[in-house]
Amino acid sequence: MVDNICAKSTPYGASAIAIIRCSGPQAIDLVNQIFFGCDLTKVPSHTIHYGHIKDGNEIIDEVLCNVFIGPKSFDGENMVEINCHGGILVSNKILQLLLRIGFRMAEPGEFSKRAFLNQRLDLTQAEAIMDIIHAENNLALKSSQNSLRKSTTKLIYSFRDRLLDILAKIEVNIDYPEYEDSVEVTKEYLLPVLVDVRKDMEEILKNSKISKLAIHGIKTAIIGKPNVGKSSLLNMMLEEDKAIVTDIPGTTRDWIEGSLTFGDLTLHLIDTAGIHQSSDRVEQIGIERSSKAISEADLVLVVLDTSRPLDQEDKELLELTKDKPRILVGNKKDQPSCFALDNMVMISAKKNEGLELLLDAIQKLTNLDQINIDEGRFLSNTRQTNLMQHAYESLNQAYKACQDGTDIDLVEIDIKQAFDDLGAITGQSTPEELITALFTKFCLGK
Ligand SMILES: Nc1nc2c(ncn2[C@@H]2O[C@H](COP(=O)(O)OP(=O)(O)OP(=O)(O)O)[C@@H](O)[C@H]2O)c(=O)[nH]1
Ligand SMILES: [Mg+2]
Repeated sequence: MVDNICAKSTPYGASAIAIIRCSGPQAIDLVNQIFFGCDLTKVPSHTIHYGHIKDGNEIIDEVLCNVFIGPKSFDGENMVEINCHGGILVSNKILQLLLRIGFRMAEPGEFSKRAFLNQRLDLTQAEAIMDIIHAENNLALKSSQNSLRKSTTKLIYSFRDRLLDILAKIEVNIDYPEYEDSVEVTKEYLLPVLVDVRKDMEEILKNSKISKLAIHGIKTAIIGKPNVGKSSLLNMMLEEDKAIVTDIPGTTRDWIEGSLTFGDLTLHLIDTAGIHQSSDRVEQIGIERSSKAISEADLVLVVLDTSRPLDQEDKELLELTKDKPRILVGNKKDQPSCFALDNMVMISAKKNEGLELLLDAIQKLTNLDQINIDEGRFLSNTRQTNLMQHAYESLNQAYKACQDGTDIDLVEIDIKQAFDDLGAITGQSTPEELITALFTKFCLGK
């Protein structure tokens, strides 16, 4: 049973126009009860109509109504979009009126969920819409627009088709062993096919890791001993005096965050408390947080003060971060230098020097230039990537079993699992509860 839902699709607050979306089998008839201008039940689909919304004799607002007759609408249902004035009060009054005449408030993401259930979109396209809304840089925008135009769907189908071909051949072997002109799926036949599919999945998984950074931004922790210039570096990168800078060691005690976009790259910077031995309780907590920031970061900027000799604490930090993607930043290059390290980017945060070099180094380290957004050979979120990873592992199992001489009909189980995992990416084999959980992450009115 589909009921009639409504929600404001534009942000809460004062604006020139607000749009209230209404969807459901009776959406057009119901809005028609409060709209005065023309008979909305008689107008063609995809048309706009001028009139007034009235509560009894009282005019609530002068509006334009966009009418879409299902199934050719965003969510596949009958839809009316009421374009009213953007005042909070006026749009609330219209919403209340809609609730009174039979609509209920939509859940977050409910219009998109309907679009999915009515097969107007698959899951990757629905996610792409959210990604367009939240895109922070050009790469993110372009990739989500491609995904909305089915680039991810096509990618997944290309894998599913290959697995389906194997599964079909195995089934024919099992069900019709007497067919002589069908390919016999033997270990020798299957192994190279599995190797091929696995290799292509590896490429996608590798690209997805890189593109995740491009799309969602790079969590970058600025770490170092007290007083090396971490907060000065944050301020230089953000071009504002966000963090307090003093010559007193231990100035920063909590996380300070800020984001920076340059070219196609977004950095989510975290300035942390200087890491060293401390008996001060507040400072200790700050230091614990710094360690957490290191483990959660995609990238660590290890700041060293080159105007002083490298000491034990610096060395411990270098050891602590040695397995992380990191850039060594030698700060205070305006002062005579006491040491040099390979691949250290020299800057002076105080004099605002060396930022370009640092950003270049970040770009190189993250391999973003390896990603061709238009080729679309990557997945754009963790849900999709985890499912692909799971499919990859199932194929690995299938490969091992096949190599060990396991019966092909048992190997088939793992291939089928991989096939289902890929289907869950586009939503063809996704359980109902998961679908609901997924769409509630969406905005209200979307
Ligand atoms: N000469 C020179 N001094 C700098 C430079 N960058 C920072 N400083 C100075 O170093 C001192 C410490 O700078 P902060 O940015 O507060 O250092 P921090 O690493 O955030 O220190 P904590 O928050 O205490 O851990 C301040 O006096 C800054 O002015 C630089 O490039 N050259
Ligand atoms: Mg600081």
